[in-house]
Amino acid sequence: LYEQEMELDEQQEQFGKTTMTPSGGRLLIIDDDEVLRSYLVRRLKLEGYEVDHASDVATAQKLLREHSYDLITLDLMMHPQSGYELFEFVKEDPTLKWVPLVVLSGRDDIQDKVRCFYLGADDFVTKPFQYEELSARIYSLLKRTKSFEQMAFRDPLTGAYNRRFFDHQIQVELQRIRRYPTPISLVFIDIDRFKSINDTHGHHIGDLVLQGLAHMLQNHLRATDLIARFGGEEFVVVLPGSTAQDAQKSIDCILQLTRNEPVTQNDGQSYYITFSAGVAEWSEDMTVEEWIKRADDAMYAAKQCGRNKVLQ
Ligand code: GH3
Ligand code: MG
Ligand code: MG
Ligand code: MG
Repeated sequence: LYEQEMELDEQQEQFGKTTMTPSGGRLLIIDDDEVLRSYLVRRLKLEGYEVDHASDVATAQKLLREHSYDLITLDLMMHPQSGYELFEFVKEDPTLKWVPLVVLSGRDDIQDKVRCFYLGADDFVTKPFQYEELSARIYSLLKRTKSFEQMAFRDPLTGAYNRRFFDHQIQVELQRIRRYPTPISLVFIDIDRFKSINDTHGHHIGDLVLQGLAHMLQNHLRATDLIARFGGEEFVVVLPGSTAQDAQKSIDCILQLTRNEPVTQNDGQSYYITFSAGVAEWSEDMTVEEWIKRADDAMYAAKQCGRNKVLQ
């Protein structure tokens, strides 16, 4: 298998792989065969994936706790624990159970295959395998997962995450915080006098304004910040690594921007908005509901004292 690399490189051109590669993703390769592992890591990296690897179940568990992955490949025959022991770990964790899992195993008897699928595997590739086939299967799974996530977890109007994703992801963030304590803050954002935008300019312009604010948030916050549309003209932003002061500063910068930059333009007309926001930093004793309520209360206080403000 490994000696066929040159030949496979030629095949790669033949298959036109570069035009098929999705926009990347982070993969975890779990296999005790070091040669195979480094071969896969190298090939997959060449395709633009970020790739981590583990040689045993314990190392894999550690990596899965520390990072988030878009897909896992799992060997079955490993020591001291077999790949089967990772299934339980992954499938019982609400934050991991939807990560696509490809079993990559030398065991090709029907019992193993059937057992893996019932345990929650998404695919089963038997060793020795053709790299091209594994790569295409990974591509297909990632693509399907991506469009599933788009439909299930995004708000179609603004492209921001929806409430369902927020509820899921907030648990992921909090699990991480409990293991590696760092500050994390939540901001509740509500557009000021949005109803009058709809009433004055029509619902269509209202929609463009919502899209414009979502883009503004997306463009000026960090990639690790979570932006979700909560209700009609309400957004919630979660900023991992930010204290309440940090978060207030970031959101205040965006509010300053809205004074100079139209949130959207249409037919040569520019539309400006302001918003009111409330910030709350997470503390150990809070439930998620209490955390959101604190930010919502602070937002409400901002509305009460004149709007166009970010308060803690
Ligand atoms: P305040 O400053 O107190 O927040 O005033 P407001 O007018 O923003 O608040 P209110 O909650 O009274 O109005 C929110 C409006 O948002 C009412 C609703 O018609 C509108 N809305 C909700 N969802 C959408 C949407 O998807 N598109 C558009 N265009 N309007 C929406
Ligand atoms: Mg093995
Ligand atoms: Mg509102
Ligand atoms: Mg409003």
